[in-house]
Amino acid sequence: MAAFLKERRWYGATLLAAALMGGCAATPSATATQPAASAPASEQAPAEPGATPATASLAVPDMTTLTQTTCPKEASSYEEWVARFGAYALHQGQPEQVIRTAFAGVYENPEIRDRAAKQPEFVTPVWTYLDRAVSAERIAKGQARLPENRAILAEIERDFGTNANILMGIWGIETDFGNNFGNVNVFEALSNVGYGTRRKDFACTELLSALKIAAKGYVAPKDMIGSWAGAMGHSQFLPSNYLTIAVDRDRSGAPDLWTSMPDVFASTANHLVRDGWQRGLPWGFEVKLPAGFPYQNAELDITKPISEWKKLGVTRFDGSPLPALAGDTSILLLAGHKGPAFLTTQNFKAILKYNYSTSYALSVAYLGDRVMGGKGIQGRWPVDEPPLNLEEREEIQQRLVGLGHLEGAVDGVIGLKTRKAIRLFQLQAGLPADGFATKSLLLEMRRRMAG
Ligand SMILES: [Ca+2]
Repeated sequence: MAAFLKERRWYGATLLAAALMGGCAATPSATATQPAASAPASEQAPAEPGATPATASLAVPDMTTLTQTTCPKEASSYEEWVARFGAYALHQGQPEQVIRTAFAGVYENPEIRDRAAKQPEFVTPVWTYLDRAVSAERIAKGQARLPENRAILAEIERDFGTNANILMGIWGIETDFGNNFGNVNVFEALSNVGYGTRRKDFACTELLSALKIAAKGYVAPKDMIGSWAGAMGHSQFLPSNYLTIAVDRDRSGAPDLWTSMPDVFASTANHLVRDGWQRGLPWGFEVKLPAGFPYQNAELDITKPISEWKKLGVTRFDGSPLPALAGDTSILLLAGHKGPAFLTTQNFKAILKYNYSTSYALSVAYLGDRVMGGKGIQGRWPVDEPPLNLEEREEIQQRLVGLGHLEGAVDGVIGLKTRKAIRLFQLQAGLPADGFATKSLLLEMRRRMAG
């Protein structure tokens, strides 16, 4: 978490209160990043004789004067977007007082939208990501938190079927075991996402959910604290998840994702169960693929019964036969055919629903296993493989488009479609079809396409 987020404070009465109430804002809205109320009155310039008083300028509209029946798409300032959202929330039946209270302490935060819009120059290699996510320090932190939580984890395993490994893993990856769940108010986070990014419908949906949480009296708006992206508390639930999935395990009257570990763990468990978590099934484990394995099958959307992988010669990492497991399974490679391979079950997919990133899900799985005394990844990562920069990733995509293997936007994001297109090229070139974008792949494409 960036330092700027750690230094954030909650302001009681700010510019935004003015925005919603039809404006005693003296500061021009576009440049206002500090609450107007914090400026001592003596520092404010006296009004020119005859000039319109700032309070009457209405640079900021009052939400009650606006008609807004859909999520606001256009706004000339952050304050206007918030006022328009307020009008929309009123139209959606949210109580005016709740809206005013919720937005009374928020202000424009360009860093939130910069983070949301960021396209990384280099994508962190999966082995670096895993080293950071599942560090020795973090494993030790998790183990230190285990004794005080053992009883509740056992109860939740009994009632939900989710083991302690996975709940500890999610807790550790999401918030470093509660050491870092963010300190941005959810109304501020999501209103900045709504105003400053393309994710307006997402922001509106989540802001409406946050208002509903406040209107029901579950959590006071000022206590809804989380990440810059609007994910709240130990389990990093979005407001809509809070409303539909969070569990009041300790029967205090409402789910508390900030201070009640029974509520936090039960809510996480409920999230996993809703997304198909099966009691008694592992997330998966590391495997060994035989020479000549058809690597085009190593993708999460290709599922087979475990017996089919057995026939193809897949074994456990130590060479022993695969166990019998119910349901469909997939082979996962995160760094191509030279890196470790994993067999995953539908429980791995339930982790992915929490956050759709295979590196994330693998980190959760391994952190949980390590905290509970299990082994780390045994296979070697191709750590000498240089990372591709944005331009190189885009060049690979452009070349795939040129070959007719890929359609759509060239954006430098190597997702499922791009991996499938890379595989087509690899199969034609007689290379292992692992779909992994590397420098040597790019060089091979240049060589073949030059002639
Ligand atoms: Ca509770």
